Amino acid sequence: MKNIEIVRIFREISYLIQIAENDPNTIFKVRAYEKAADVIENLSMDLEEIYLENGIAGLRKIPSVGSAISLKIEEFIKLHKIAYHEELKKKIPIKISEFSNMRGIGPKTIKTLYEKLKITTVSELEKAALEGRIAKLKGFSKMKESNILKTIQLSKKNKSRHLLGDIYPLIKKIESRLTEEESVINCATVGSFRRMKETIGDIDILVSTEEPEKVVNFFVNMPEVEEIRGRGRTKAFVELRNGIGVDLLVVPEESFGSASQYFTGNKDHNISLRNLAISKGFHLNEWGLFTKKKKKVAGINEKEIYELLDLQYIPPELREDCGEIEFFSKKKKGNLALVEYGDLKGDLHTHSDSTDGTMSIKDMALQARKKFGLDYIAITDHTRSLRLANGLNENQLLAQINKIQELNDAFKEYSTDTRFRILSSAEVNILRDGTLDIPNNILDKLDIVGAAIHSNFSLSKDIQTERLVKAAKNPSVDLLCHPTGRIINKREGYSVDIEKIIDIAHETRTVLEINSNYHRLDLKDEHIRLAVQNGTKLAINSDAHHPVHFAYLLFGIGQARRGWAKKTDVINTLEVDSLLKELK
Ligand code: DGT
Ligand code: CA
Ligand code: CA
Repeated sequence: MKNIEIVRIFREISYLIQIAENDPNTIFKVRAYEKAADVIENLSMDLEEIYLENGIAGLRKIPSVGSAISLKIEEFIKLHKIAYHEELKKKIPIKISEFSNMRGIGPKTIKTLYEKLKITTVSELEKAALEGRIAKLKGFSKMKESNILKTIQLSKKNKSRHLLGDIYPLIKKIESRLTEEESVINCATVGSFRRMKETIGDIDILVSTEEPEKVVNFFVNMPEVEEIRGRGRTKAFVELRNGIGVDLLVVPEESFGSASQYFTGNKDHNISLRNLAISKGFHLNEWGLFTKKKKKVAGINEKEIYELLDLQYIPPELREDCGEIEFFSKKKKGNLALVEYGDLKGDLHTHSDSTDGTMSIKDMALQARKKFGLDYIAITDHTRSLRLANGLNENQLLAQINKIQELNDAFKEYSTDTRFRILSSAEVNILRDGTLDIPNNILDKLDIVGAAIHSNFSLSKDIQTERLVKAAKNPSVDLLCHPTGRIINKREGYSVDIEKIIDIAHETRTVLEINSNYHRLDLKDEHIRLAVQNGTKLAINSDAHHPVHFAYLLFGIGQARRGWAKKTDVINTLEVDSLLKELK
């Protein structure tokens, strides 16, 4: 997966330019690299694949990738490095990766510290601060110096958690590489990744083999490995170039199931499970399930362990010690038809190039069908008050309905195998007072209406909640998109009484969105669980601005499962006709 490498390099370039170049125009260059990095970080398609299929032209279709950037991507794909990046690094020998996550110590500060004190690493910075050399510099102060020290302490303590979606493709690549390796019998990524947690502390990979040394050796020599932090005969711990740690654990095949169980966790689930085992006269650890006389009775697969403990199989996403052990006890006969990864029939939140998307409605539809097996998508372009995104006005929205009708007619004519359907829709803006920026008589001509907040994020909790309540009570609104507005690790989301929204949504038969974009994932798992208990209907949507984003649906489904959502709780598991009947 070259995407991650390219993102890292583009971020470094943007950082280095700010230190290396004095020209005021460099800000445009800096922004271009940053924007491209943001977009590529969100792509779930491999840049190399795009390039091999469609060349430079394919790359340029990606939003924020212009001609200069696309050439740099091509250069990296061909040569595994970018000359401009190498030049900058030679000119400025600062360890950018150490500084890039430190809040308040930006390129400007680093530039001064480098020029005045020759500081190139965090430990040099810490030393200079402790010796009081920074406070003496022009433009600095005692206060600034002590803030720098605090930031260093914080970043040492709190090495940030990685977004699931950021590392997903990388993990799949490592998994498949290990699986292909001859000495490997079985390979699985366990830990929080297997539980589909929205952020991941470190990656835990489990391998079964008869040749542990060979596997460990293969693992620590993978191209992504930056540093080997530890290695033994049956385990290793490395840091990858993107800064994430990976634990490798190697076990014999007969313990693969018990080790999967143990290292999938979470820790509290394990403790409860171990106590349950003890209460039934067993002993459970990563090597297997044993009787009091130390006879091994299970271990090769997870299912038999749960089975012998009188439990139904507990899906990994639910192993958080939040009632699952009791619920899945066979005596209780709890039955949970969780939504499955292949269950979605359509996507109710997608954008086209009519507003801030990057593909035509037709191409979005074709790819949704061909590459992702969907039967329908709703085109939810933005509406007029969102000027930044070229929001549609009433007339444009009406014209879009006609265009969609024509496309649907054409689909009917050309394909007899599937009945793909584009639904006319919009992501209508909820204004400050809870009214919408498009009148109901127009909205009622759409197949389905989504509404979302895109402004006034900092209103008080009461006012913000009232705004969403009013939107839910609007008879034209079928779906509330972005119900919390958070961006994981970056923005908290608006302050809103989510329990009340869940109640009102149920009362008004408004559907709540699980936004599958892995940066957002609103709702949180705990909110989903509340909604499910309350009978509030949910939709799992990609919010795609490009067809590659349909791949995000995986993360939305993972989140829904973590919230115990059943297939019947999620309306876009329905066929399109039933779905339309189900809407308010
Ligand atoms: P993370 O890495 O912070 O996203 O979260 P996890 O759940 O992947 O945690 P990690 O990597 O520390 O450990 C992986 C699994 O190993 C964890 O989910 C459960 C198991 N485990 C780790 N430490 C303990 C422990 O002290 N007791 C028990 N019973 N299990 C543990
Ligand atoms: Ca982990
Ligand atoms: Ca770990």
